[in-house]
Amino acid sequence: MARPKIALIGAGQIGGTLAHLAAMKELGDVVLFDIAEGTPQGKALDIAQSGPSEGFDATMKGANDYADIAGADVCIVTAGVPRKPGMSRDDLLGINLKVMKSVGEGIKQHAPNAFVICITNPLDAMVWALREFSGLPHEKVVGMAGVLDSARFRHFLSLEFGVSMRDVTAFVLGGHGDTMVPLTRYSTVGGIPLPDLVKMGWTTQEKLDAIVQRTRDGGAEIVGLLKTGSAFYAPATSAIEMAEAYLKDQKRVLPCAAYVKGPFGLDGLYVGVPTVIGAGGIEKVIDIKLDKEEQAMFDKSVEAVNGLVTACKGIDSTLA
Ligand code: A3D
Repeated sequence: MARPKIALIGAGQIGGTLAHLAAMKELGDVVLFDIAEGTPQGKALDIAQSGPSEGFDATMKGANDYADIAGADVCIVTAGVPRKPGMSRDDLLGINLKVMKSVGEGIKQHAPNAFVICITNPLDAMVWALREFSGLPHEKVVGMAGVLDSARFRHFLSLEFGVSMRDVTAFVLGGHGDTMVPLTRYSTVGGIPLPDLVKMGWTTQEKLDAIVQRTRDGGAEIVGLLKTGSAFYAPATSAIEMAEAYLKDQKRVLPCAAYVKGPFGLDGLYVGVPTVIGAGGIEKVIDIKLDKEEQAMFDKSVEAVNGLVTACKGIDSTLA
């Protein structure tokens, strides 16, 4: 059987890391696409030359023409601009919306059967716009944010408890922004929910609240340290986890920005929810019950995402 084809649209910090990870995990042959001439070609050649030492079988190709993504099984989109210190994700809306238009049209023409994972910010609005511009089925277009936000939460919790990150599970829902909703009730250490760990004296509510806030600010903390761009190692790893779930039909339970119509009382909106990812793309949205406080936080997050979608419609009349 031929190897799957993975198209990476955007060959910047995340795009290059995605290519390297896809190669090391032998997920398939990689095409790195970018508008910058030379960048995708240079990165593809560099990564290919790590193959003899690493021992992977995958081809790497750099491209500036959408024809080269033809027939891709997976497209991961990072094209656009990242944040600089002092910027919010929402400040990127105008520039990145135009980028989503060209990317969506490229995918529609050359890779209409792909599973598409969007990473470009502001995430929830950009994945919505990318779906509109590409016209692909909703279950085949998804945004990466929840896996990363949950990984940040899991990392901070493992430091607090002094236990392996593997034994910490966590759920972060809602939009990928300041209103994201880390759900402590559904987050556990070895199956023990966080509120029980507070009662058991493993940590205090104050410390848990501080970890929740650090998770919300997780992206900004890294932007502040790097000064020239945003996080890229963990975002790339998170998207690869989703791509692998699709390519290997793993039926992974992962929080993603998925199209939600029905569950959570929503009437057709991209927002972070728990999903099952397998060969059908987003095979299920898991409609968990929220308590009053969680619901209020989720509603606030949904309102923020709706505001960004409305702003997109105001900028590009074809979306209205
Ligand atoms: P960067 O290293 O600047 O790479 C972006 C690449 O996109 C550059 O190589 C550009 O040349 C290319 N590009 C720009 N316009 C186009 C176009 N029209 N077609 C094709 N390529 C184009 O950024 P990055 O890789 O660090 O980040 C990429 C995006 O991911 C940004 O929007 C970030 O804000 C976003 N991001 C999201 C998360 C989430 O968790 C959702 C985390 C980190 C970064």
